[in-house]
Amino acid sequence: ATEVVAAQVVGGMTAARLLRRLLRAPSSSMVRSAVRGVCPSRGLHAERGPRRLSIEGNIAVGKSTFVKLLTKTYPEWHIAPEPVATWQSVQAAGTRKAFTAQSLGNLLDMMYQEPARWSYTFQTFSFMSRLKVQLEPFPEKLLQAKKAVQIFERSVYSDRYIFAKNLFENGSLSDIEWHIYQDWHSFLLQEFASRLRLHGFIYLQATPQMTLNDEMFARWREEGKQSSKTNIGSRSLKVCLKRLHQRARKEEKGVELAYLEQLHGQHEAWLVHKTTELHFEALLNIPVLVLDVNEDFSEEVTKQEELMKKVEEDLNSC
Ligand code: UDP
Ligand code: DCM
Ligand code: MG
Repeated sequence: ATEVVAAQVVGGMTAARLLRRLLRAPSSSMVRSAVRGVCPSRGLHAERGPRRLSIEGNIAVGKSTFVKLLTKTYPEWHIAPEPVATWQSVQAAGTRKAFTAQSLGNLLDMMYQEPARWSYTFQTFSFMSRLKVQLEPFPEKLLQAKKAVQIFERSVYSDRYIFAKNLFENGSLSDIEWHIYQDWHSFLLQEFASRLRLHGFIYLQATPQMTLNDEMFARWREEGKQSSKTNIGSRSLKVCLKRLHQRARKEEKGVELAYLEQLHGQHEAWLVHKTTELHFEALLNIPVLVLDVNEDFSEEVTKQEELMKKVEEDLNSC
Protein backbone atom coordinates (compact mmCIF):
# COMPACT_ATOMS: atom_id res chain seq x y z
CA ALA A 1 0.00 0.00 0.00
CA THR A 2 2.94 2.32 0.54
CA GLU A 3 4.44 1.72 -2.84
CA VAL A 4 5.43 4.81 -4.76
CA VAL A 5 4.43 4.48 -8.36
CA ALA A 6 6.77 5.65 -11.03
CA ALA A 7 9.27 7.37 -8.88
CA GLN A 8 12.56 7.56 -10.65
CA VAL A 9 15.30 5.31 -9.38
CA VAL A 10 18.43 7.35 -8.91
CA GLY A 11 21.24 5.48 -7.25
CA GLY A 12 18.87 3.28 -5.31
CA MET A 13 16.66 6.13 -4.13
CA THR A 14 13.64 7.29 -5.99
CA ALA A 15 13.28 10.97 -6.83
CA ALA A 16 9.85 11.09 -5.22
CA ARG A 17 11.10 9.45 -2.01
CA LEU A 18 14.02 11.79 -1.93
CA LEU A 19 11.79 14.78 -2.47
CA ARG A 20 9.59 13.74 0.46
CA ARG A 21 12.65 13.28 2.64
CA LEU A 22 13.98 16.67 1.69
CA LEU A 23 10.67 18.24 2.51
CA ARG A 24 10.35 16.15 5.69
CA ALA A 25 6.97 15.11 4.41
CA PRO A 26 5.27 12.11 6.02
CA SER A 27 6.16 8.91 4.23
CA SER A 28 2.53 8.11 3.63
CA SER A 29 1.62 6.58 0.32
CA MET A 30 1.65 8.74 -2.79
CA VAL A 31 -0.73 6.23 -4.25
CA ARG A 32 -4.26 5.83 -3.04
CA SER A 33 -6.51 3.27 -4.45
CA ALA A 34 -9.43 4.50 -6.48
CA VAL A 35 -11.29 1.52 -5.10
CA ARG A 36 -9.92 0.25 -1.86
CA GLY A 37 -10.52 3.31 0.28
CA VAL A 38 -14.21 3.26 -0.46
CA CYS A 39 -15.51 -0.19 -1.22
CA PRO A 40 -13.55 -2.77 0.78
CA SER A 41 -15.59 -5.66 -0.45
CA ARG A 42 -16.49 -4.82 -4.03
CA GLY A 43 -14.39 -4.32 -7.16
CA LEU A 44 -14.91 -1.54 -9.63
CA HIS A 45 -16.71 -3.98 -11.88
CA ALA A 46 -19.03 -5.24 -9.17
CA GLU A 47 -21.84 -3.09 -10.52
CA ARG A 48 -23.30 -3.53 -13.96
CA GLY A 49 -22.56 -1.06 -16.75
CA PRO A 50 -19.39 0.69 -17.87
CA ARG A 51 -17.01 2.07 -15.27
CA ARG A 52 -16.40 5.73 -15.98
CA LEU A 53 -13.11 7.29 -14.87
CA SER A 54 -11.71 10.78 -15.29
CA ILE A 55 -8.01 11.55 -15.67
CA GLU A 56 -7.17 14.71 -13.74
CA GLY A 57 -3.99 16.76 -13.45
CA ASN A 58 -2.22 20.04 -14.06
CA ILE A 59 -1.69 21.60 -17.48
CA ALA A 60 0.90 19.55 -19.43
CA VAL A 61 1.41 17.00 -16.65
CA GLY A 62 0.86 14.25 -19.26
CA LYS A 63 -2.86 13.46 -19.31
CA SER A 64 -3.14 13.11 -23.10
CA THR A 65 0.04 11.02 -23.13
CA PHE A 66 -1.40 8.81 -20.39
CA VAL A 67 -4.73 8.52 -22.22
CA LYS A 68 -2.88 7.41 -25.38
CA LEU A 69 -1.07 4.80 -23.32
CA LEU A 70 -4.40 3.53 -21.99
CA THR A 71 -5.74 3.34 -25.56
CA LYS A 72 -2.73 1.28 -26.61
CA THR A 73 -2.96 -1.01 -23.59
CA TYR A 74 -6.74 -1.37 -23.62
CA PRO A 75 -7.98 -0.90 -27.20
CA GLU A 76 -11.43 -2.08 -26.13
CA TRP A 77 -11.89 0.85 -23.75
CA HIS A 78 -13.69 3.98 -24.82
CA ILE A 79 -11.56 7.11 -24.49
CA ALA A 80 -12.78 10.72 -24.61
CA PRO A 81 -9.87 13.17 -24.97
CA GLU A 82 -10.33 16.78 -23.84
CA PRO A 83 -11.93 18.77 -26.70
CA VAL A 84 -9.17 21.44 -26.83
CA ALA A 85 -9.42 21.80 -30.62
CA THR A 86 -13.04 22.94 -30.22
CA TRP A 87 -11.87 25.73 -27.93
CA GLN A 88 -9.08 26.74 -30.30
CA SER A 89 -11.48 27.26 -33.17
CA VAL A 90 -15.04 28.13 -32.19
CA GLN A 91 -17.30 27.33 -35.12
CA ALA A 92 -20.16 29.57 -36.22
CA ALA A 93 -23.56 27.96 -35.62
CA GLY A 94 -24.51 25.49 -38.33
CA THR A 95 -21.03 25.32 -39.86
CA ARG A 96 -19.55 22.71 -37.55
CA LYS A 97 -19.65 19.92 -40.07
CA ALA A 98 -19.68 22.04 -43.20
CA PHE A 99 -16.77 21.83 -45.59
CA THR A 100 -16.18 25.58 -45.27
CA ALA A 101 -16.50 25.80 -41.50
CA GLN A 102 -16.12 29.34 -40.30
CA SER A 103 -14.05 29.95 -37.19
CA LEU A 104 -15.20 32.75 -34.94
CA GLY A 105 -11.92 32.78 -33.08
CA ASN A 106 -9.51 30.98 -30.81
CA LEU A 107 -11.18 31.20 -27.40
CA LEU A 108 -8.27 29.51 -25.59
CA ASP A 109 -5.96 32.20 -26.91
CA MET A 110 -8.44 34.97 -26.12
CA MET A 111 -8.69 33.77 -22.52
CA TYR A 112 -4.93 33.77 -22.01
CA GLN A 113 -4.54 37.16 -23.74
CA GLU A 114 -7.31 38.89 -21.77
CA PRO A 115 -8.30 36.75 -18.78
CA ALA A 116 -10.64 39.29 -17.19
CA ARG A 117 -12.57 39.70 -20.46
CA TRP A 118 -12.76 36.11 -21.68
CA SER A 119 -12.42 33.71 -18.72
CA TYR A 120 -16.16 33.51 -18.06
CA THR A 121 -16.93 32.98 -21.75
CA PHE A 122 -14.22 30.34 -21.99
CA GLN A 123 -15.44 28.49 -18.90
CA THR A 124 -19.04 28.38 -20.17
CA PHE A 125 -17.93 27.08 -23.54
CA SER A 126 -15.41 24.52 -22.27
CA PHE A 127 -17.97 23.27 -19.74
CA MET A 128 -20.67 22.88 -22.41
CA SER A 129 -18.36 20.99 -24.76
CA ARG A 130 -17.37 18.67 -21.94
CA LEU A 131 -20.95 18.20 -20.79
CA LYS A 132 -21.90 17.09 -24.30
CA VAL A 133 -19.03 14.58 -24.33
CA GLN A 134 -19.95 13.18 -20.89
CA LEU A 135 -23.64 12.90 -21.88
CA GLU A 136 -23.04 10.98 -25.09
CA PRO A 137 -24.62 7.50 -25.03
CA PHE A 138 -22.28 4.59 -24.39
CA PRO A 139 -20.78 3.29 -27.63
CA GLU A 140 -22.15 -0.11 -28.73
CA LYS A 141 -18.80 -1.88 -28.22
CA LEU A 142 -18.85 -0.73 -24.61
CA LEU A 143 -22.32 -2.05 -23.91
CA GLN A 144 -21.27 -5.48 -25.11
CA ALA A 145 -17.94 -5.63 -23.31
CA LYS A 146 -17.70 -7.71 -20.14
CA LYS A 147 -15.58 -5.18 -18.27
CA ALA A 148 -16.42 -1.95 -20.03
CA VAL A 149 -14.41 1.14 -19.16
CA GLN A 150 -14.88 4.68 -20.33
CA ILE A 151 -12.10 7.22 -19.76
CA PHE A 152 -12.49 11.00 -19.83
CA GLU A 153 -9.63 13.48 -19.97
CA ARG A 154 -10.77 15.83 -17.18
CA SER A 155 -14.36 16.32 -16.08
CA VAL A 156 -17.15 18.81 -15.37
CA TYR A 157 -15.82 18.72 -11.80
CA SER A 158 -12.27 19.89 -12.59
CA ASP A 159 -13.79 22.63 -14.75
CA ARG A 160 -15.38 24.06 -11.61
CA TYR A 161 -13.21 22.97 -8.70
CA ILE A 162 -9.88 23.59 -10.44
CA PHE A 163 -10.20 26.17 -13.21
CA ALA A 164 -13.26 28.34 -12.55
CA LYS A 165 -12.55 28.42 -8.80
CA ASN A 166 -8.95 29.41 -9.44
CA LEU A 167 -9.91 32.09 -11.96
CA PHE A 168 -12.26 33.56 -9.37
CA GLU A 169 -9.60 33.45 -6.68
CA ASN A 170 -7.00 35.14 -8.90
CA GLY A 171 -9.46 37.85 -9.95
CA SER A 172 -10.15 36.78 -13.55
CA LEU A 173 -13.81 36.01 -12.75
CA SER A 174 -15.82 38.70 -10.98
CA ASP A 175 -18.09 37.99 -8.00
CA ILE A 176 -21.15 38.05 -10.22
CA GLU A 177 -19.61 35.81 -12.90
CA TRP A 178 -18.55 33.26 -10.28
CA HIS A 179 -22.00 33.36 -8.71
CA ILE A 180 -23.73 32.82 -12.07
CA TYR A 181 -21.26 30.07 -13.04
CA GLN A 182 -21.90 28.14 -9.83
CA ASP A 183 -25.62 28.60 -10.15
CA TRP A 184 -25.94 26.99 -13.58
CA HIS A 185 -23.18 24.46 -12.89
CA SER A 186 -25.02 23.14 -9.80
CA PHE A 187 -28.34 23.18 -11.60
CA LEU A 188 -27.13 21.29 -14.67
CA LEU A 189 -25.18 18.73 -12.70
CA GLN A 190 -28.18 18.00 -10.51
CA GLU A 191 -30.44 17.70 -13.56
CA PHE A 192 -28.06 15.30 -15.30
CA ALA A 193 -26.71 13.59 -12.18
CA SER A 194 -27.40 10.00 -13.16
CA ARG A 195 -25.98 10.40 -16.68
CA LEU A 196 -22.83 12.18 -15.50
CA ARG A 197 -21.91 9.64 -12.88
CA LEU A 198 -18.20 8.88 -12.48
CA HIS A 199 -16.75 5.89 -10.61
CA GLY A 200 -13.23 7.15 -10.04
CA PHE A 201 -10.59 9.78 -10.61
CA ILE A 202 -7.03 9.07 -11.64
CA TYR A 203 -4.96 12.05 -10.50
CA LEU A 204 -1.64 12.44 -12.33
CA GLN A 205 0.47 14.26 -9.79
CA ALA A 206 3.69 16.16 -10.48
CA THR A 207 5.39 19.27 -9.18
CA PRO A 208 4.97 22.43 -11.29
CA GLN A 209 8.50 23.34 -10.21
CA MET A 210 10.22 23.09 -6.90
CA THR A 211 13.35 25.01 -6.03
CA LEU A 212 15.58 23.35 -3.48
CA ASN A 213 16.91 25.60 -0.72
CA ASP A 214 20.58 25.43 0.34
CA GLU A 215 20.02 22.72 2.92
CA MET A 216 17.95 20.54 0.61
CA PHE A 217 20.41 21.05 -2.21
CA ALA A 218 23.36 20.14 0.01
CA ARG A 219 21.61 16.96 1.14
CA TRP A 220 20.81 16.14 -2.44
CA ARG A 221 24.42 16.64 -3.46
CA GLU A 222 25.49 14.44 -0.56
CA GLU A 223 23.52 11.69 -2.10
CA GLY A 224 25.55 12.46 -5.23
CA LYS A 225 22.62 11.83 -7.53
CA GLN A 226 21.80 13.39 -10.83
CA SER A 227 18.76 13.04 -13.02
CA SER A 228 18.62 14.51 -16.47
CA LYS A 229 14.89 13.81 -16.79
CA THR A 230 13.72 15.86 -13.82
CA ASN A 231 16.58 18.34 -13.83
CA ILE A 232 17.22 17.45 -10.22
CA GLY A 233 20.94 18.09 -10.70
CA SER A 234 20.15 21.77 -10.63
CA ARG A 235 18.25 23.43 -7.81
CA SER A 236 14.90 22.93 -9.34
CA LEU A 237 12.59 20.09 -10.13
CA LYS A 238 10.71 21.14 -13.21
CA VAL A 239 8.06 18.85 -14.44
CA CYS A 240 4.83 20.55 -15.56
CA LEU A 241 6.63 23.69 -16.68
CA LYS A 242 9.19 21.71 -18.64
CA ARG A 243 6.48 19.64 -20.32
CA LEU A 244 4.44 22.76 -21.08
CA HIS A 245 7.45 24.30 -22.82
CA GLN A 246 8.18 21.05 -24.61
CA ARG A 247 4.63 20.86 -25.99
CA ALA A 248 4.85 24.55 -27.00
CA ARG A 249 1.13 25.13 -27.54
CA LYS A 250 1.21 28.71 -28.83
CA GLU A 251 -1.77 29.90 -26.75
CA GLU A 252 0.06 28.82 -23.57
CA LYS A 253 3.36 30.56 -24.16
CA GLY A 254 2.52 33.21 -21.55
CA VAL A 255 1.56 30.64 -18.89
CA GLU A 256 3.83 31.21 -15.93
CA LEU A 257 5.03 28.99 -13.16
CA ALA A 258 2.87 30.88 -10.66
CA TYR A 259 -0.26 29.86 -12.58
CA LEU A 260 0.79 26.20 -12.64
CA GLU A 261 1.44 26.41 -8.91
CA GLN A 262 -2.04 27.82 -8.29
CA LEU A 263 -3.57 24.97 -10.29
CA HIS A 264 -1.37 22.44 -8.50
CA GLY A 265 -2.66 23.78 -5.19
CA GLN A 266 -6.25 23.43 -6.39
CA HIS A 267 -5.65 19.80 -7.40
CA GLU A 268 -4.02 18.95 -4.09
CA ALA A 269 -6.81 20.65 -2.12
CA TRP A 270 -9.56 18.84 -4.02
CA LEU A 271 -8.09 15.38 -4.62
CA VAL A 272 -5.50 14.87 -1.86
CA HIS A 273 -6.21 17.04 1.19
CA LYS A 274 -9.97 17.09 0.52
CA THR A 275 -10.28 20.64 1.77
CA THR A 276 -12.16 22.02 -1.25
CA GLU A 277 -15.81 22.66 -0.50
CA LEU A 278 -17.84 20.42 -2.82
CA HIS A 279 -21.52 20.76 -3.66
CA PHE A 280 -22.49 17.31 -4.91
CA GLU A 281 -23.17 14.40 -2.61
CA ALA A 282 -22.02 11.89 -5.22
CA LEU A 283 -18.66 13.60 -5.55
CA LEU A 284 -17.77 13.12 -1.89
CA ASN A 285 -17.42 9.37 -2.31
CA ILE A 286 -15.72 9.10 -5.66
CA PRO A 287 -12.39 7.36 -5.01
CA VAL A 288 -9.10 8.84 -6.21
CA LEU A 289 -6.06 6.94 -7.48
CA VAL A 290 -3.01 9.20 -7.19
CA LEU A 291 -0.16 8.38 -9.58
CA ASP A 292 3.17 10.15 -9.23
CA VAL A 293 4.31 11.08 -12.74
CA ASN A 294 7.30 13.23 -11.87
CA GLU A 295 9.38 10.66 -13.66
CA ASP A 296 9.06 10.73 -17.42
CA PHE A 297 6.73 7.99 -18.63
CA SER A 298 6.29 8.99 -22.26
CA GLU A 299 9.09 6.72 -23.48
CA GLU A 300 10.02 4.58 -20.50
CA VAL A 301 8.48 1.16 -21.02
CA THR A 302 9.15 -0.04 -17.48
CA LYS A 303 7.51 3.04 -16.08
CA GLN A 304 4.54 2.64 -18.40
CA GLU A 305 4.10 -0.96 -17.35
CA GLU A 306 4.22 0.08 -13.71
CA LEU A 307 1.51 2.70 -14.23
CA MET A 308 -0.71 0.34 -16.24
CA LYS A 309 -0.32 -2.32 -13.55
CA LYS A 310 -1.55 0.14 -10.93
CA VAL A 311 -4.59 1.00 -13.01
CA GLU A 312 -5.32 -2.67 -13.65
CA GLU A 313 -4.94 -3.54 -9.96
CA ASP A 314 -7.27 -0.75 -9.04
CA LEU A 315 -9.92 -1.87 -11.47
CA ASN A 316 -9.74 -5.49 -10.41
CA SER A 317 -9.14 -5.42 -6.73
CA CYS A 318 -10.93 -4.40 -3.66
N1 UDP B 1 5.54 14.45 -21.72
C1 UDP B 1 6.81 14.03 -21.38
N2 UDP B 1 6.94 13.04 -20.46
C2 UDP B 1 5.89 12.47 -19.86
C3 UDP B 1 4.59 12.91 -20.19
C4 UDP B 1 4.44 13.91 -21.12
O1 UDP B 1 7.80 14.52 -21.89
O2 UDP B 1 6.10 11.56 -19.04
C5 UDP B 1 5.39 15.52 -22.71
C6 UDP B 1 4.46 15.21 -23.89
O3 UDP B 1 5.16 14.56 -24.93
C7 UDP B 1 4.01 16.62 -24.29
C8 UDP B 1 4.00 17.38 -22.97
O4 UDP B 1 4.78 16.64 -22.05
O5 UDP B 1 4.95 17.23 -25.17
C9 UDP B 1 2.60 17.56 -22.39
O6 UDP B 1 1.96 16.29 -22.32
P1 UDP B 1 0.39 16.09 -22.55
O7 UDP B 1 -0.05 16.85 -23.76
O8 UDP B 1 0.12 14.63 -22.48
O9 UDP B 1 -0.15 16.83 -21.23
P2 UDP B 1 -1.64 17.20 -20.77
O10 UDP B 1 -1.75 18.68 -20.90
O11 UDP B 1 -2.62 16.47 -21.63
O12 UDP B 1 -1.71 16.79 -19.33
N1 DCM C 1 -8.38 24.93 -19.52
C1 DCM C 1 -8.96 25.97 -18.80
N2 DCM C 1 -10.14 25.77 -18.15
C2 DCM C 1 -10.74 24.57 -18.16
C3 DCM C 1 -10.16 23.49 -18.86
C4 DCM C 1 -8.96 23.70 -19.53
O1 DCM C 1 -8.40 27.07 -18.76
N3 DCM C 1 -11.89 24.40 -17.53
C5 DCM C 1 -7.15 25.18 -20.29
C6 DCM C 1 -5.87 24.77 -19.62
C7 DCM C 1 -4.97 24.41 -20.77
C8 DCM C 1 -5.92 23.90 -21.84
O2 DCM C 1 -7.22 24.44 -21.48
O3 DCM C 1 -4.33 25.58 -21.27
C9 DCM C 1 -6.01 22.38 -21.99
O4 DCM C 1 -5.55 21.73 -20.89
P1 DCM C 1 -4.34 20.64 -20.88
O5 DCM C 1 -3.15 21.28 -21.53
O6 DCM C 1 -4.11 20.40 -19.45
O7 DCM C 1 -4.84 19.48 -21.62
MG1 MG D 1 -4.23 17.04 -22.88
